[in-house]
Amino acid sequence: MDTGEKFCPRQDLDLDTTLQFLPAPNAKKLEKKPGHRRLWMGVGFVLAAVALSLLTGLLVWRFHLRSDVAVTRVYVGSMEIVKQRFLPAYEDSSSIQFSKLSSLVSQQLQAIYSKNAVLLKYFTRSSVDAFSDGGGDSVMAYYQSEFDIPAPQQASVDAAIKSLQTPAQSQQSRQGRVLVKPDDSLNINSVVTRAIDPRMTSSSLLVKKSFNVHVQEGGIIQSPGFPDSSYPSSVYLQWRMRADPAHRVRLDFDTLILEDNCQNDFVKIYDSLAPIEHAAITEHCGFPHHSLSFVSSGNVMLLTLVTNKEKNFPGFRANYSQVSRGPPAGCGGTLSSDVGFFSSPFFPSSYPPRTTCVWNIQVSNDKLVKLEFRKFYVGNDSSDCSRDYVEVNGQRLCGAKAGSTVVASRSNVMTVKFNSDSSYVDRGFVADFEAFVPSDPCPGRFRCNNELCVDLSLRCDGMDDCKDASDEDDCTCEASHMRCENGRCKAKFWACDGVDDCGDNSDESNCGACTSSEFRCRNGPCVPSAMVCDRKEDCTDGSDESKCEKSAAMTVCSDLSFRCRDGGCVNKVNPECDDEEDCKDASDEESCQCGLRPYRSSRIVGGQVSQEGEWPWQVSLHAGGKGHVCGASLLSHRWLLTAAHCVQDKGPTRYSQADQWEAFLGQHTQSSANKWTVRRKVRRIVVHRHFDPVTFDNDVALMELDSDVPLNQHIWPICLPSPTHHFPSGRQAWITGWGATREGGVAASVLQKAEVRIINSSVCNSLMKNEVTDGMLCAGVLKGGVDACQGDSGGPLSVTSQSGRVFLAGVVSWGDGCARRNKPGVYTRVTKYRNWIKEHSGV
Ligand code: 4AZ
Repeated sequence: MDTGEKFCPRQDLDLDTTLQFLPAPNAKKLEKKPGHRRLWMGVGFVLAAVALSLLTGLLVWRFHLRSDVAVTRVYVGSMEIVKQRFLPAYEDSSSIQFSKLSSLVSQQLQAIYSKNAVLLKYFTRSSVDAFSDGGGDSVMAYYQSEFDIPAPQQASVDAAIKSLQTPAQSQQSRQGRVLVKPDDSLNINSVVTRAIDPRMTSSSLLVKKSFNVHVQEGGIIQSPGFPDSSYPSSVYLQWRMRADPAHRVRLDFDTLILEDNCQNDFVKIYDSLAPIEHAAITEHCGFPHHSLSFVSSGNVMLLTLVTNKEKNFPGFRANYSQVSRGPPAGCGGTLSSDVGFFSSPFFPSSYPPRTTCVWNIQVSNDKLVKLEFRKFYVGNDSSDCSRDYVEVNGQRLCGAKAGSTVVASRSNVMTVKFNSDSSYVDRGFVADFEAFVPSDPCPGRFRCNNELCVDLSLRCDGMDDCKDASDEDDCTCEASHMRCENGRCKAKFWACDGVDDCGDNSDESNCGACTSSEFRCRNGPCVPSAMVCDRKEDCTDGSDESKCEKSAAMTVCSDLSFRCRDGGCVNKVNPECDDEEDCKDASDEESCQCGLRPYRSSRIVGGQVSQEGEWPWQVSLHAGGKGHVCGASLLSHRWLLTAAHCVQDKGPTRYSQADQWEAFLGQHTQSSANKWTVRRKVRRIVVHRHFDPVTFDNDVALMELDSDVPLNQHIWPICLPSPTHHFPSGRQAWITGWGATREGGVAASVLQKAEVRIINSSVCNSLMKNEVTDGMLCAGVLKGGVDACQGDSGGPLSVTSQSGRVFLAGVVSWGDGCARRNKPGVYTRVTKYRNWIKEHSGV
């Protein structure tokens, strides 16, 4: 196990003192005599053998058996030097001023360590890495100290280091008392030292580099090579960010894609210029799906990137800026209305460390206060919430809470305190408060068990509106509803749609009239469960054998079979591009340069912001000088797929003409130029001959670009499904686009994404007045709130297959408004047009 300690045997080891020298024999007896030459040679040989085995034994004992072999342990820390003005030259480690002050700091540290017998014994050296302006007349120094410690003594050195700054001392130091002052040269107000993260001292790190960044003007930090190539191996990089005094550093990531294992590659951010563990505010690896934005408590922040030898990924890009210090806007205060809301400082950015805010809510005299946390991500969940917490009327809350959490007061006042400690920040919270009359807490509304109030019309409607499902308890199911085994009522058309709507899966059992001991074939009939995976096709479509470890039968061809180029059939579900050759001619694995985010092995209403490079097949179509009009999907170097209704003439705008269009690939933000965006003119548009502008049947069109686009991390085609590709109801899918973020709203600037589910076609038809044709596919979230909307049309409905590839299941086409309850989005069913696409584009 790599403990992060560098192996470094000392020259003056204790071991030497345990060696004993034997008294020398009479020297004269050792003189060589000619007659005894052979004898002496023999004696010499024996002596040499003895010496060699002694040496070997000594080495084995020295390296393997003795536990007091010294290893170098690195501690990092910060020191506040008072009555010392900060000079710009202190940022330049080659300046004389830097050298002078750092040697004083080193002396000071030596003096501090020499006051402790344990530290004095093992201390070897200190070096200063950086200085920053501590504000007023003070300078912060950031340093490393090395100790060569025999293994059994490591714990006592750790303890001695920790005791250098006890809480009592820090109290004194805050009152201005000087801690240690050996020679009057430096006035020290506080010293904090801790063991460094062992991953940062690994002997496999080949390159260690630091960069100084002044955040005043704002700018960008990115990992080396980003976005054109992946980050380098085996590096430890530091970006030291300094804001002006009385300011904070703010860092917003727009991309972060690293290896999934944080033991190998990670970024770690500190509320300090030294990587001191107790000032670590966050650590990330992999591909976080929520936005990453951080604010420091003081005027410095350190960003570190550590990578190992294997698996390099694209890396990160982040914008830095400074914000003025002082209490963050909205951090505490008196709130004296009967309804309102407040949030943690800097929300939706993570809250800064070392922050306390207190809100005093006061409502009308005869009422009580109800507080509802809409979002709540406040540190780790622990029983005492001793680190980051929200305290409501003396009760502490911490951790991440799904759904809403409601707290009520017993009087017309409520005190809410937020506190963050020095390390590991989180996304924070948003809270709504309202006054209520105790005898009638939910006037005219339903009172949930968790004290939320919801509209009376939402009671027994099959949806969990309370978030604890209490609005769905004790219901009498109306005619259009079925009764689940757990007593809940759900709309009948939700049965057998592949989604567990009841919560006990009872709406998904006994589907298609098959009994529990039967298997339902994909084409309808039931067969006994024992016939599944028995290497014999009992369903006429072979679906009883199609999901088995290895598909035995490949002979029977049905309408649902995958057709190989040589005419053979594969009855396995979705065999194309699944990295297994199923066709004898391997044609199922041809043309598979698609659907994988090149480096990852891993508006939209109600959506969230995408990561850059997350949807490399998403295209923005601009027309007639009007900017973004529709979305499209990249199919190859040359071809896009979009909706036919996007390319219909409207008034004076001739959307049907190729020269009116420009395609933007690799685009992330509409308003600002993106470095890796590629623009292409459109050479030709092929609209489906049978597109019906009234019913939107056959809503599909191809666009040929005027020249090939280069494929890279930001521009990559999506896979086209074969005509028999199966997208089951309930399957997770993603919609992406720059469309309106609510019905009738304005377009999004940053590419949005939202998770939806494929919806059974007959369910969809009953919801959409029978307007869904065979060429359409429905997807959405039936309880509402998530959907594609105006401006998303033409864009992709992406589904990730079992093998991790993303397939184009649909093209955003139409809907009844946006994100309405029981009104799913309707998409062009791409499988239906697979052959048409091949015929017209060759893809
Ligand atoms: C549109 O106007 C549009 N809710 C696209 C999708 C949906 C509605 C409208 C689906 O482009």
